[in-house]
Amino acid sequence: MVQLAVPRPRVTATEAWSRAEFERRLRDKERFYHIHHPFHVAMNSTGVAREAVRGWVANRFYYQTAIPIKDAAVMANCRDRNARRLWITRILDHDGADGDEGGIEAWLQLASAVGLSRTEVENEEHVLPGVRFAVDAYVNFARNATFEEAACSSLTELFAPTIHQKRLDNWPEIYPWIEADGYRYFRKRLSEARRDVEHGLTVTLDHFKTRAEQEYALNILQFKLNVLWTMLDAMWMAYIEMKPPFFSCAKAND
Ligand code: AHQ
Repeated sequence: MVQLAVPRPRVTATEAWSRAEFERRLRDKERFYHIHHPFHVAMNSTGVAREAVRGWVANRFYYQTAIPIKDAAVMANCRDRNARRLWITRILDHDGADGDEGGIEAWLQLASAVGLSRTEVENEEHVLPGVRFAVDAYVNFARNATFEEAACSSLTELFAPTIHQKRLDNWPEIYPWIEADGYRYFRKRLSEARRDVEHGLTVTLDHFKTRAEQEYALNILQFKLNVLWTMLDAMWMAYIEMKPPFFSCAKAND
């Protein structure tokens, strides 16, 4: 299946990078991580309005609920039993398992902590079209990608512990109105993200061997960075510029 979302590299050089150099180039993509998006910069430093925080939580819920669906698609394309035994923990981390309510429930606790009702979050009434398109592009990529390509796309989590820690460090002071039990999700991901990327990085470094394959892997990671960045572009327009979709259009004649 041709992945339109990820351009094939226009490779000139032929010599493959060493494993260490390939990993360095993957990690060098941190420059494009959404921690540097103006929405996150403002959210994690000067602060944004309550409605912007609520909008971010409600829109990110759509991303969170898509992750186990994405990971089930990844597993469906994986023929390696040992790799599936590792990957399945990602689904359980979100959906929950014996004794652990899971990340989606923790995100709903974050929603309650910022003053959103479970109903309005679960019925997706705040989800912006641009967020939905970006998240759906990620899920559809995983459905059509090989297991190794999808594993590579999850490597944005190489950079995730920093952003979770920044929220835990900064938000209680910036947003004293957010109830503390809402932060469980970020704490939970600190260890889960580190464990996940260890496996995802090994799969990626082991699989993409030729220079063309390595360049394609960088394009896959850039596609996922684009997904995360584009979600925040939509939220910036809606909650910072106060220009939600169709804001300039005539109201319906009731
Ligand atoms: O909470 C996040 C999460 O569960 C995942 C799964 C992973 C993937 O499979 O692509 N990526 C991811 C991310 C989560 N949180 C984001 C954030 O900023 O809170 C970061 C995001 C990622 O870096 O891809």
